[in-house]
Amino acid sequence: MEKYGYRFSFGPWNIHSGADPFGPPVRAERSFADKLGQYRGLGFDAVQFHDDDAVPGLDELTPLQIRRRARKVKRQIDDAGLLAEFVAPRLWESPRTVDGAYTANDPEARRYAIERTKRAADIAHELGTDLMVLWLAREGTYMRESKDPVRATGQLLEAVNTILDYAPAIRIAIEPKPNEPMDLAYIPTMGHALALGSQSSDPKRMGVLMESAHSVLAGLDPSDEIGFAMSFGKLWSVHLNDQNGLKFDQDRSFGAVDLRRAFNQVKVLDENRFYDVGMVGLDVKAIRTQPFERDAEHLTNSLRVFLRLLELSRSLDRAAVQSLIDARDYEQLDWLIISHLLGG
Ligand code: GLO
Ligand code: MG
Repeated sequence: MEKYGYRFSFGPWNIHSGADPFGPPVRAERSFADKLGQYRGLGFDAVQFHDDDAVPGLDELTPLQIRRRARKVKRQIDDAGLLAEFVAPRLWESPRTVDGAYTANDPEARRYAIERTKRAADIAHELGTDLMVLWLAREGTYMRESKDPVRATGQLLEAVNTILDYAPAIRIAIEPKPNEPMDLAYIPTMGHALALGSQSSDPKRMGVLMESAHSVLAGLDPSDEIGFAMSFGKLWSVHLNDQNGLKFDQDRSFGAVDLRRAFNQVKVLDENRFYDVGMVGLDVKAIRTQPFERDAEHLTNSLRVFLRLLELSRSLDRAAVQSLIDARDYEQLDWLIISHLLGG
């Protein structure tokens, strides 16, 4: 498969048992080793990790034990011919972080969140990656009056500064999302994430990860969110997927809902040479109806869509586009793009 210099990644959670908030698993859970064995065959190069994807049960382990176990995982990914793209601390599942992690009102919860993030940085180090992703899942409110937004923003800043200080080799990419699980999240968009990074103690090491579904949930266009971050050299990873309007986070296959929107994401990434900067992560989930034996097709489909759209972006008649822009004939430009997407 020609991949044009792009490298592709996904996380172990992207092959999953189909459980949702309204029903239990409908497919057997595959082991980590089983998933790892599938990456190459599916056309992927790298693994995105939660800290506990790499070291399950890390809350019960000492820092030394965590490092040792992470080292074993490094050997597993090496043997599978894979890289680790990033490690993300999973701060939203512990009973301790029900009210937030870095912005929890309980100081004990905040301490736990920081310690856990330090362990995630240790794991990243052992897995050979310098990238940490922060999806700030529960940093926000269910109840408006329960937290102070000024204080919460200060706490987020303090948290990233603590990590930057603890792990001098680590770069942090914030993955903004406007809601779910919270009603209202504190870092809902690219702009918020970049602003926070710019106020940190080491702005050079603060960037972003853009997820298509999250941008759509914020009422924004994913390609503009990509472009905004890329204009500052701050887009370090992506979670491409798709989303049918303003509802629960669907993590549909890339391009499954809106091919033109997907095309524009690929176009802006490629025009700005994203392949030199980062990997293309596909944060997609198989729908609940999918049978166990075919539980990775959403990943192959998403990758194929990316590559097909890449070819379409590169074969777009840019001179024709420019002359329509010059003539301000955007209706004809509309047709040019649509007919190109329809195969000419
Ligand atoms: C959920 C997020 C989630 C993160 C992952 C990495 O909406 O997209 O899947 O990307 O936990 O931090
Ligand atoms: Mg994501």
